[in-house]
Amino acid sequence: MSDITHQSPEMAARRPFTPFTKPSPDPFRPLPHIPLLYPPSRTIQIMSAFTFENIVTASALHPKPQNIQFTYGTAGFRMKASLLDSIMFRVGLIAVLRSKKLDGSVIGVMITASHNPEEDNGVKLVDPRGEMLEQSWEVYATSLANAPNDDALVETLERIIAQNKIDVNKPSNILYAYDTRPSGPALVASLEDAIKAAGSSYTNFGLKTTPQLHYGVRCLNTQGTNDAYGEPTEIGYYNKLATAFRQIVSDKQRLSPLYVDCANGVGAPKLRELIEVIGEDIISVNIVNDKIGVEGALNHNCGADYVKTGQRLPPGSTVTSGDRAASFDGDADRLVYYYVDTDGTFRLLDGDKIAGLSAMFIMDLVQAAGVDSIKVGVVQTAYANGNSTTYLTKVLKVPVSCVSTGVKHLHHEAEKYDVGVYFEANGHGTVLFSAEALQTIRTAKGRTPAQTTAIAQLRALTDLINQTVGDALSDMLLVEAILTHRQWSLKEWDQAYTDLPNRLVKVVVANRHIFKTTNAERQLVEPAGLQADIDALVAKYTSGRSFVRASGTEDAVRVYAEAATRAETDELAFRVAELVFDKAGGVGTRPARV
Ligand code: 16G
Ligand code: MG
Repeated sequence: MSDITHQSPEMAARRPFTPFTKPSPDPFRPLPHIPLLYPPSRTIQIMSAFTFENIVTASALHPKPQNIQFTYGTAGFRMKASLLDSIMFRVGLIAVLRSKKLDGSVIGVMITASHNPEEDNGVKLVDPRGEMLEQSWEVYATSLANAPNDDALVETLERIIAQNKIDVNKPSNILYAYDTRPSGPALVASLEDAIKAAGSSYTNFGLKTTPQLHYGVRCLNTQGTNDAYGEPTEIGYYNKLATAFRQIVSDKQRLSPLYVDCANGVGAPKLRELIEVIGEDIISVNIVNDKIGVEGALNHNCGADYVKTGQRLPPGSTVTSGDRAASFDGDADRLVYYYVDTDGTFRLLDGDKIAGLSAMFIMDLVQAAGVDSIKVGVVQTAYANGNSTTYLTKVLKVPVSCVSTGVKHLHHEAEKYDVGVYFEANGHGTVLFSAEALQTIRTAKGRTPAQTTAIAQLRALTDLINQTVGDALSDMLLVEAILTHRQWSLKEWDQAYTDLPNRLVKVVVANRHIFKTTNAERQLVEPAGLQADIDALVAKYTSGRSFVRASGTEDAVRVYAEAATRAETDELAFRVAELVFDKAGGVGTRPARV
């Protein structure tokens, strides 16, 4: 896959925008055993001024379907791919405006629907430092997506431009990437139509994991500054992670091979490439579920979401007692680990366990490095297992905050700590180092050989961990590095605490938007009275906890429950689900206990 940049000479002169150059070896080379899904595109120079006329002409090919209300949700727009054409076009326009607003900074567009089934797709925008789109702009994206016709489209654009005092003559730069979904190329075409119509330059970053796109955006925007994040190429990404990993595990005995279920998604070829760069003498993985060309295979009976939600092995898995295993989701931004105990029981090491392991390791390193002015904090959501929170606060004695579901909430909260470890139970998360912490780590001088080693390892960790967003490849290397250091099996890691049994139940209701929550989604404010009924149920169970919230990615309401025993947990989950169904407009079949 080749990189393509569309840029006019005058635009290039206005702001230096370095297109991705093909490094050597070519990071986009097709791997021998993986079919190239997308033919290389041709480079076309298209540049024009930003005019509504051009936009309206191009928009005629991408009309909004009638009678659909779109929402920029937790992770952008996500739905059946067949409904996304107009959305893609309009997201392209928003990306261009956002870039112009930020003086031509590169804005990222990722086309993926993560762990959703293959027929779905989605799109989300990435801000200049590789973080999620600023929330106030989600509202603009939503209103533009819902403009019923071209007049409304122009009016909405004019309003966004006026409200943000955007100079449309400023340059704009977009970097986009997509995952392995078959609907990707058509959606890319719709996106490009908008970007070209708006006269913007853009770079096709090709087939990528979501976190690779976030990385690319941050690198491009920080290139040549004191804050440079890395080389803005795929090989640059692999090299950064590989160098850090090699350094951290350098004098340690390597672990047994890790089975990695790649959800039949983009993680498969990318993990293969990463391992090639690190070297098979340093890390060994057995990649399973790598059928990226097979129709319907993506996320089907595999992947992090399947394993976490069902708390079971993917069917057909050959993982047995003594093996180490992990699963990615379809766009490789989530990671869970698991193993089979000697008695045959499946044991999950989810995002909460990864948070505990990382926080413990980093706290120990900070201590050993003699930089204990650096304070570590952990950010969780209401889905964090109660016993994980107890472990963090009582055993590690680390401050823990609880925020609403969705990476943007966790990320922002984690930025408040010197080192902010954030993970959702579903396996999405990362560790953020504040500018001050980075400075301390970079300038620290060890007074003993042990301190010097610990400082070097901390430094390597700051490169190993993707600072832009949760990243399954980077997180996997983090876990592998820690386990290598401790020479721990998954069972040893699992000893930290035992999860309370927990259960998630989905309830379909007529209108999920009537569910309003407070206290980081742990309590319902509306529908009125429902929370009191839930509380009354919860009180009947030992260590019981349950909460209800509307999904941000599916048209459903989610019920979470945990309690002291499996039987109590299941009973509590279904009693709450029945309550929601009966009192808050359940539709279809009443939740049935299984
Ligand atoms: C999205 C979020 C994820 C969250 C999940 C919740 C991002 C990048 N992803 O996948 O963090 O856990 O939604 O889904 O923010 P739900 O609202 O359907 O429960
Ligand atoms: Mg994902």
